[in-house]
Amino acid sequence: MRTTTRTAIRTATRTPVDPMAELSDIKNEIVRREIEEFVTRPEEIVRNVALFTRAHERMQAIAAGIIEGDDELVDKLTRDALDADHEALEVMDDGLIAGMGVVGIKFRENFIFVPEVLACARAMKAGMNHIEPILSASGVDPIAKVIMGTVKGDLHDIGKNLCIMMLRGAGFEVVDLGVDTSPDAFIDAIEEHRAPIVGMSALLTTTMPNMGKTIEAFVDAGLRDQVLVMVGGAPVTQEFADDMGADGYGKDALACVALAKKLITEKRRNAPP
Ligand code: B12
Repeated sequence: MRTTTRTAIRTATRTPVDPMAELSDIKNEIVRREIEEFVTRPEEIVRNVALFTRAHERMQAIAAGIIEGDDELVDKLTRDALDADHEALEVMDDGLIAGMGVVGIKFRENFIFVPEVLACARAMKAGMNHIEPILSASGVDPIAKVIMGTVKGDLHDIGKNLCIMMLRGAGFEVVDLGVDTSPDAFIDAIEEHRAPIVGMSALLTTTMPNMGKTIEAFVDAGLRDQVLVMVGGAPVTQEFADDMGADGYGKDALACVALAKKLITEKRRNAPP
């Protein structure tokens, strides 16, 4: 049987980053060529070279499949990597997310456009389909319910879905509201499920303010004291989270789980006897 999130986290081993690593040390030709051709900011070159020289060759190949938007290849390579006993977290971080990082840079610099990114997202989902049952398998009584959604106007769901997998794997029961979630939909879900935690995701600077508007809607509905609000997504920062009155910010799926645990522990500790 494959490991659950907890054992995956405990046993995941990482080759230390080599500060002297060079582009030519990246074994996968596609990844090497993509970085050489499309990554131009010095700090991003350093980060990607460090990441991919450390990553196992199988992970580099998965990342290359993501970058090329080849869902069938990513499907196969992810399954093969898990069958070869690579940890789900290693596949997620060093393969899938690492590949999507390069896609993001190419998109930002206008080397590729929405149709290509959609193909990459499809490839990402093909890989996530294999890690989902592993990361989501907790086998313990639910710690608490969490409502998760991408805010109004925003269709990005890859990061939110990774957070959901990890939350489920850590023992949370998650109600997924999907993308483009209106404040009313969040409110209906809070009332229906009586969940103590709500998580919001936003990937666009134009939709980030909708997190604050959703929190205001919770206040207007008299629900703000009943829920703990956590926020995340690439453009979101701790400062932004504080400004809009969220209870916490997490930079990635692991941080999301740690935050949910911290919030629920504090809430239970402070609850009247
Ligand atoms: C894939 C993608 C798409 C796909 C989305 C597919 C899908 N099903 O999600 C498609 C092609 C549909 C798309 C569309 C668009 N996109 Co887009 N997209 C991306 C891309 C390349 C990757 C996003 C991603 O999946 N990253 C990988 C995941 C794993 O990371 P993540 O989402 O950040 O999530 C992690 C953390 O942030 C955190 N997290 C996430 N949510 C939460 C929630 C909580 C509670 C917590 C604690 C943590 C947490 O944990 C996650 C896991 O580690 C980014 C580039 C980038 N650098 O982010 C652009 C990007 C976000 N897109 C961008 C743009 C402009 C668009 C479009 C407007 C393009 C257009 N002209 O139509 C549209 C908008 C559509 C809409 N209304 O939403 C811009 C946004 C710029 C900005 N400043 O706002 C970006 C940054 C690209 C760029 N130009 O640099 N996009």
